[in-house]
Amino acid sequence: MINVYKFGPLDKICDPSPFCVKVEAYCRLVGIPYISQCGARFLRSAPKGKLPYIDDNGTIIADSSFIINYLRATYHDTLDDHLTLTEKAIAHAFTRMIDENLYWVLSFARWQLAPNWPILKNLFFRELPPLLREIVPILARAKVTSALHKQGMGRHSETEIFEIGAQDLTALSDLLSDKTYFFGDKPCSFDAVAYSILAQFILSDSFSAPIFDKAKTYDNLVNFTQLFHQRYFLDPASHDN
Ligand SMILES: N[C@@H](CCC(=O)N[C@@H](CS)C(=O)NCC(=O)O)C(=O)O
Repeated sequence: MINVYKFGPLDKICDPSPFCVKVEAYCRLVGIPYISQCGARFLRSAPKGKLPYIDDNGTIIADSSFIINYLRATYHDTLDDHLTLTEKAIAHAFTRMIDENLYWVLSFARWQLAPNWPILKNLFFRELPPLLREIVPILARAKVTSALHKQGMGRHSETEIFEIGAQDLTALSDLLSDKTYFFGDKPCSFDAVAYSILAQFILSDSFSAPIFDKAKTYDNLVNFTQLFHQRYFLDPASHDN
């Protein structure tokens, strides 16, 4: 059985990390059984110091993209067989946009906006013992601030960051258009990637930011996210692949 090491649920979603959600959403799409192992403590055993990672009967793989490549090679799924080479290239480029750009907009909104800070502190760190509960969040926030600065997103103003986020959301909305899934009426692995980030913007109610309000104005993205959530997380019996 595959163990997926992740943080744990947030609101309606299975994890606050889109990378962890991506792996679970992929497993659910393909029908690969797994066990969730939840806790930030698993960062200490994570091969790359980040979550998710998996343990498949002793084979340990870190990083959501490497995990999905490994699962695809090991379990021979046919999920993307209906995609043309051009569609696969588009899915690849959009995955990079989500993982390397839109993710940082999410990170900024949660960790840097003043009203979200006490909420995040309570949600992510409340189970620590009293003294650590004060110190660890401050260190973690400093680490995220530094990462945002080094990546480059953190050098923009709040307005600019949300403009960048809105451009990515518009591109996703245009790609989805009026289809059920991003590449037609059958799901593919990219739908798991899109769900992983859209769920953070659309299904999580704990945090507030203009970019989360904006995400909820794209009717097709909201419908897609709710449909994927319903089919693969709430009602797995209704899988249509
Ligand atoms: N490229 C990695 C990114 C994973 C990642 O950034 N995970 C974050 C949570 S969203 C993490 O574990 N951060 C903890 C840390 O940096 O200490 C993947 O695709 O899995």
